[in-house]
Amino acid sequence: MTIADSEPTAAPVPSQSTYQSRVADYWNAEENPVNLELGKIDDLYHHHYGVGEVDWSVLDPTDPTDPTHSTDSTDRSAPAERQERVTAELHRLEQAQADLLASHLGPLSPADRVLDAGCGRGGGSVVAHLRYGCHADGVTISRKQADFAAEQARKRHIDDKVRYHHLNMLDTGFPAGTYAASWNNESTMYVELDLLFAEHARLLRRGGRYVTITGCYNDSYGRASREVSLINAHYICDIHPRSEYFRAMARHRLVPVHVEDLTAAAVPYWELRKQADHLVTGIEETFLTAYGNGSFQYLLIVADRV
Ligand code: SAH
Ligand code: GPP
Ligand code: MG
Repeated sequence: MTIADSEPTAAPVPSQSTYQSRVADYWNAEENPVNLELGKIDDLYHHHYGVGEVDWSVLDPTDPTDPTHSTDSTDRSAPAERQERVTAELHRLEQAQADLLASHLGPLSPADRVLDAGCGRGGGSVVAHLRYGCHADGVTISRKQADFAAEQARKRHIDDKVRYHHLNMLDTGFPAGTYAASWNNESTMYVELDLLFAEHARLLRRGGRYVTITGCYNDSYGRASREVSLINAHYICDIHPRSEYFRAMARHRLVPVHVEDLTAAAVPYWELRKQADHLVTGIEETFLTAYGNGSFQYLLIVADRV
């Protein structure tokens, strides 16, 4: 039985659509080693991709210029050690992505409150809290993820400031104007942008900061490519065109202050992940083709709530 076919495993959020129930089923059942093995390293669990250059020596650390290593080119370290190095390197790149997003939320003080919309297993909220000392609320449509993330916060003894909620990010019920910053890290493709940005605009205080890192399809290419459609089917999502982000933000008092195309920075992660036989999920080539043919982009948008 595949994840997509499985029965619902938890009570739904009130007034959740059938689509949102299926999305919740996916995340309630999700246990990919590429997410759990990376998270175990330092208990920061991410459900996003990595950015930055790969240290390719993780595949073969036998450096002929290093006198401590054998000069025999057939010398390879044990497969298990190689796997561990690759896992750690992928985690380093995912952590770099989380740090990049968090760096755009500030400045923030420990009294400030931030919202992690579509928080997964909670790593992003922890990263923001550790960086700024701020309060964080993570919301996810998956009961299992919310429980997992809350347990992680308890173990770290930060559960007084970092909280997780089983909620629909389109309709959190949190009080208006409470948040100094809010973000979506790879979670905008599950919702209608007008509904999403209306809720962020409501929750953010005037002058508050909104950040998203997301995959979008490229208007210059035309419509959604075959690869974009395959990614949609794989994750049960609906990737938006780039243009729609700016239109919808403009309609909801979110004014971009910084936009960065992270596509080139995202490719090395996928090149390494493709070679990680112990972690691959089968979607790796599709991402590389989508980035390569120009139909898909990895984008950072930073906006002010005016
Ligand atoms: N931002 C996290 C997780 C990204 S995965 C990270 O960077 O690690 C996408 C997340 O969006 C999942 O946790 C999923 O449960 C959440 N999600 C999807 N639709 C949602 C909705 N309507 N309300 C709340 N969360 C949602
Ligand atoms: C990352 O989650 C993927 C998504 C949130 C959905 C699609 C994202 C786009 C940018 C299109 P993950 O870490 O659970 O995925 P994987 O199991 O493949 O690592
Ligand atoms: Mg992942």
